[in-house]
Amino acid sequence: MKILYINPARLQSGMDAIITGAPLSLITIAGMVPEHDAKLFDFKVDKYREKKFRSELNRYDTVAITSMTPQIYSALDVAKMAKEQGCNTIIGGYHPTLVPEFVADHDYVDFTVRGEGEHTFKEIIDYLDGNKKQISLKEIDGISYKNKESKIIHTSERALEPNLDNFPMPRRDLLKGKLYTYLGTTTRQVETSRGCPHNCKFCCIIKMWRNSSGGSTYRTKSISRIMREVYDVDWKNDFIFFCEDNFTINVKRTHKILDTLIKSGVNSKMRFSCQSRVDTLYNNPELINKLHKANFRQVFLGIESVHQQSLDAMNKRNTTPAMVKTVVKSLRDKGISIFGGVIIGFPGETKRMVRQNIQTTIDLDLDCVQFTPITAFPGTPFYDEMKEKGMITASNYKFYDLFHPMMKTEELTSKDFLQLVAEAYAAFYLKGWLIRRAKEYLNPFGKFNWMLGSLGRLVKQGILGGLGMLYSQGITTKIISDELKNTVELMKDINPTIKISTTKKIEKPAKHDSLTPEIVEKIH
Ligand code: B12
Ligand code: SF4
Repeated sequence: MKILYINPARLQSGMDAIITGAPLSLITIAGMVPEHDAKLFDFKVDKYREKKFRSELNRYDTVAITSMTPQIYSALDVAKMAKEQGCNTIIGGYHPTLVPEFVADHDYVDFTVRGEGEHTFKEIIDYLDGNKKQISLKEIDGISYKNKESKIIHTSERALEPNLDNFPMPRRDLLKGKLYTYLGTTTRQVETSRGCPHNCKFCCIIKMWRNSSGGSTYRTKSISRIMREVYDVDWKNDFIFFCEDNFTINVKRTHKILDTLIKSGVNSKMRFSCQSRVDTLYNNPELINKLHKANFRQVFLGIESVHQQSLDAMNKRNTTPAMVKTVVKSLRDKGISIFGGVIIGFPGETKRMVRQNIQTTIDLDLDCVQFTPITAFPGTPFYDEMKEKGMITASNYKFYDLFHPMMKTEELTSKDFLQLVAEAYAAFYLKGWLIRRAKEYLNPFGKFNWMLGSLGRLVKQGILGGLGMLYSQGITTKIISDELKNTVELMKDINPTIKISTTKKIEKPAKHDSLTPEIVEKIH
């Protein structure tokens, strides 16, 4: 059988406009059916021309599409096209897992896959490829489909594979020739664990990797399996990104992985990046030293908010803004660049509080920041709660892209969210950020000299991609409010232990433009 694996369209807004990541989901499920012909088409990096794409579809029996929530319409468009060309269509990933009815309701989607994909995908392909085991669709766990009477059938939940080492290696050959970049550097992903032992109410990870009673799970790969995957990556790339949400959940295990990377000498040939948590790094400062020794040079941190009330409500009680400041300094002192995630407008935050959050982030001088309007993904208890309170404002999933607002709060309207996110990006990126970064990265004797080789791409992506995206969304320094410009007044009631700069001169309040009506219209 010929299978075409498809990663649907990229988003043109927010950080996704400048960061591309390989679809590990697709190459992972492809590993389960190596006997079938396979090709990967990634809308993020491959050139798309509808006519050519349609004729390409003609050559395949089956298409396997992955989809996060904001990509779902593009995923459905692709499925429709594929069905018109006579292919079987399978869609899996986050959105199909969170809202299977929505996806399965489309006649051109043959199989909607919920949860862990490997075993389910193999069973579907075996079924389509002659069904030698003579099973009925109802016997394939983890799928939703329409029966002959057009009724949506959800089969039983798919049990999670207890040992992740049992899965075959991802089909990295399918990525050959594709360029994926992260802040100017080229990257490949390696997954070392699945799930998370915590249970934050707004998180959709739990629903993806839940156990049979619906609870959260955390499974890890063995060190030898992780090393096999590290050696399997194309080392022409600058970085290996350990892509799970929190690489450092289990500190002892993290030390073991780092020790192995150091002992094997891999760290002298390859750089690494991961996502971690402020509290873990604060409580385990030796981990920062070892990350540095193992050649980790990029870390993603959820900074979220400078307001303790928000951190507490987010279930980040163990993190304080003072810890954030310490950890950011420790990492940057070692030449480890930080990509921070900041949430705009967590329920309870007023406009002033959001602007204090933006100003604190600017003062932290992180390498890169994603400002995310608080987002409730369907299928999470947070979404249900916000829906019940009448806070969900956008039913169109394309706005669930962590850039546009999809909800309001008691304190902020959707329009406020738009304005605040735009202000955040303008104030962070358009007021000297590029020059500061260039100075740091261009210094051949500085701690960030490892960026020198990637500078061309960073500038191209930063200027053409990132700044171009901001300007195309109407984001210029003109939209920065007087309140955010007047930093001394803004920051006067912020805890002094976390305050970084209060000495900036007060800029004369200027008349500022607000967001263009076209942008506001785009949302609702
Ligand atoms: C690495 C990562 C990225 C990378 C790479 C993305 C990529 N192309 O894969 C980068 C940084 C680029 C990225 C970007 C974004 N991401 Co992201 N990302 C992740 C992360 C941390 C890991 C994903 C991963 O590779 N997992 C490993 C693979 C093996 O697992 P998997 O993808 O879940 O696939 C399994 C199943 O889902 C299923 N499956 C998946 N697809 C298919 C298809 C078929 C046919 C079948 C049968 C099965 C199947 O089978 C697979 C094997 O079991 C997840 C969080 C997480 N821990 O999962 C967030 C996550 C997926 N991202 C998320 C979001 C929101 C985004 C962005 C929209 C954010 C933004 N605006 O910048 C963008 C959108 C990117 C896009 N494609 O347009 C959300 C998705 C929420 C949702 N409801 O959709 C998550 C869950 C984070 C979170 N906590 O909210 N992301
Ligand atoms: S938000 Fe982070 S810590 Fe909380 S459950 Fe999700 S992955 Fe775990």
